Amino acid sequence: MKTVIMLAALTGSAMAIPAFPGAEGMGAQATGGRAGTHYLVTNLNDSGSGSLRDAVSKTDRIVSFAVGGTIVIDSRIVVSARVTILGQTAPGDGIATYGNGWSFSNAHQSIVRYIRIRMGKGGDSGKDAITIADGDTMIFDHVSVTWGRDETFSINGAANNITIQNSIIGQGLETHSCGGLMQTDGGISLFRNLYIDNKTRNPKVKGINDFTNNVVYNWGGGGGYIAGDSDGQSRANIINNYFISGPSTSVTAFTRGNANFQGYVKDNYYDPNQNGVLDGTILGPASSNYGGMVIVTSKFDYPAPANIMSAPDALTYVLANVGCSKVRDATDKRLVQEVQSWGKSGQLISDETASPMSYSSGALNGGTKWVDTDGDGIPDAAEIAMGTDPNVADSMQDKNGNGYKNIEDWANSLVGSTGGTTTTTTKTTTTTTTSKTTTPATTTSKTTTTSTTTTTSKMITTAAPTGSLQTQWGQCGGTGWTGPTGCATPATTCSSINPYYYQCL
Ligand SMILES: *[C@@H]1O[C@H](CO)[C@@H](O)[C@H](O)[C@H]1NC(C)=O
Ligand SMILES: *[C@@H]1O[C@H](CO)[C@@H](O)[C@H](O)[C@H]1NC(C)=O
Ligand SMILES: CC(=O)N[C@H]1CO[C@H](CO)[C@@H](O)[C@@H]1O
Repeated sequence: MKTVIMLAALTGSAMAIPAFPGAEGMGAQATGGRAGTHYLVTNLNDSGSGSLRDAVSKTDRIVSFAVGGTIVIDSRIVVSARVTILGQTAPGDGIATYGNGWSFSNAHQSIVRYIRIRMGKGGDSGKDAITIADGDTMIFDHVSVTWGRDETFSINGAANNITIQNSIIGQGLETHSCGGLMQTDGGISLFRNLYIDNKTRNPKVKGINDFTNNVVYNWGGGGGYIAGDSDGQSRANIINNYFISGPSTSVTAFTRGNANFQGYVKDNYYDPNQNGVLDGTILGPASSNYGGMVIVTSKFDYPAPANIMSAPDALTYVLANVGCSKVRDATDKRLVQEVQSWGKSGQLISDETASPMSYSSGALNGGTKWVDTDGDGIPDAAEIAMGTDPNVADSMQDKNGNGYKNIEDWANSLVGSTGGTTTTTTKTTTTTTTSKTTTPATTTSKTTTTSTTTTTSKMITTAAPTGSLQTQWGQCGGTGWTGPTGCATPATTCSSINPYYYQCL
């Protein structure tokens, strides 16, 4: 009897690990395909063996990539339940899909990281770039989603416990031009995202919502944060977000609140003057500043980010880290530059291939395929660094016993733990380190770290995270350390962030 109880407790704690280090909010506990099999995407074909579409068509899979580039999709991709998509494993510039949208309806427990979902004018009319109608516990992290023909990222219906964090939701195509609905009583966390260049619904919220540390730029006449408009009851935390008007903006940041919408609001910044200077100020907590919603004084008890930044800090963080940022493509770079015009640049688009976006699906660099003797998706050099066997397909084993499969440990190591964990550390660092985090990603990404040989067991064999945090990361005490000068001897001051990377404090 006693043994049975202990086993149950152990199982419970094993399941309690977050989807990945840095997973936060209502969808943080998504388990993905951890109980299933590993599927390695080996080509950029729209369908068939080795394709992404085939990979996500069955339940219980962890999907990683041996190829990088753009997958041109004809019909919509439909994701099954309990699928993990580890886009950061792709070589080169990583992965995009282009030509149509995706459905995650009923894709319970999904984990989706570092992928670009670019729908475009050729996609199905009246459809979203990402749709979720029904489904429990999902997390989207560092996803760039643009050019929905209906909504861009939309959640509706019986959907529960979903997180979208560190992502870009942008440029809903004309004529609908929508960021998306976030309408469900089951709860959605939106942390550190960029909503940009959508006429309306940036987002439109109804139900349970935690909107913290987001940046909303250049919403159109339809509205920025739309506080529902129906008879249902809504309860939202709206904390430390930054709203910046752009050339298309003609209405205030918050609209359409009514007596059914209760908002706990705190220190949101608003820069309405389109003057090319970042000079927003705190939006006072009057109901009229929030579109007429009912302002409540107690924060709703939703799972919050580990560290909540001020709105100005969140803006810096978002611009440096948001989207599919391991390598930023031209689209995301341009969107970030628009924000940095502080109100001057940004536009209506109805055709992503026309100027100024001039999108080309051939623009992503596919990179070089690595040596992977056992074909389990983890490069030999990384396997040696992790202590796994490069001659045995062991990607679904858990060598270090931390609850993540080996393929997940490797994938997690490629990007570090962005978001709450990192930010907590940042807050406690010296002024010097803090200033490093404000460097734009475009600058630091030039200092890409590189893989090396397999001779030293402590060497990092995979690229360090890109973006502004890159200079702070390395392997503690290892010869692969590439930290900032102030951290030349990190061995005594390292904090373990995940199994393979350490951040210099
Ligand atoms: C991928 O598509 C190419 C071109 O159509 C085809 O030659 C190849 O056989 C496909 N690969 C697989 C694994 O189906
Ligand atoms: C969301 O997750 C929480 C915590 O695991 C759980 O208590 C709650 O029932 C979930 N909500 C729904 C609607 O499933
Ligand atoms: C930012 C943006 O693209 N806004 C446009 C959205 O669409 C309307 C027309 O439907 C334009 O007026 C906005 O400028």
